[in-house]
Amino acid sequence: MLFAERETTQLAPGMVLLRGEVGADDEMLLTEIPRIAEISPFRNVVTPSGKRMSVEITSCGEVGWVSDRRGYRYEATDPITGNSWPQMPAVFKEVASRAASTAGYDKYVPDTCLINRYSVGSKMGMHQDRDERDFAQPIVSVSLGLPITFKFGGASRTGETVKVQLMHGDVVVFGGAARLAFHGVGTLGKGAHPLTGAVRYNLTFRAAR
Ligand code: MD6
Ligand code: FE
Repeated sequence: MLFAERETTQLAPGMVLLRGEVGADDEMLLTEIPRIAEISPFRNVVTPSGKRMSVEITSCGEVGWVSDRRGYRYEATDPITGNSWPQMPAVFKEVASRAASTAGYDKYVPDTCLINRYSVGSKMGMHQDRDERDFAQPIVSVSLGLPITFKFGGASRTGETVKVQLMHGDVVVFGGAARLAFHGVGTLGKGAHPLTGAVRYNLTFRAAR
């Protein structure tokens, strides 16, 4: 499997794009996803305003991200199964902490990974990630499979956004001054990736608690 050459780009203060950072760990990461989904299946959730998200999600780790009419939050129990979330695989932790360290954050220990699954037509509107306790901790975001357009702006939802294409194996580390920046992704187009088929996965690691 060929993968992109590694390259580090600062997208904004606190936001670093690590092109090809996943390298040869891509297949190991992808092998873990169905194992996780066997325990805590992918699901469509609704936002507090009652809109159904087009992206399917699941989580692993000590807590998982939950959304329903009551709000967004992290919970130690998967509301679908009534059980704990699946454990975070070692390769997930390794890739996340290696990327964080490359971006200048040493000793990053995520306690949860939210897995987003995009199929054709899925998108994610502009949002902030603000359900975590400590905004000094970055979010590490891994892209696998089909490419998508990532959009990011500043501290307000409106205003100008910068667009960048996220490809298989890319990692974005989101911290510092960018930690509360609005961001989202465009609509996933048709395509076929050799490892994921018609799908894009996004793994976002957080130190939530
Ligand atoms: C995505 N990513 O790439 C959506 N959030 O599919 C995010 O929402 C995100 O990339 C926080 C930090 C980095 C991200
Ligand atoms: Fe986000």
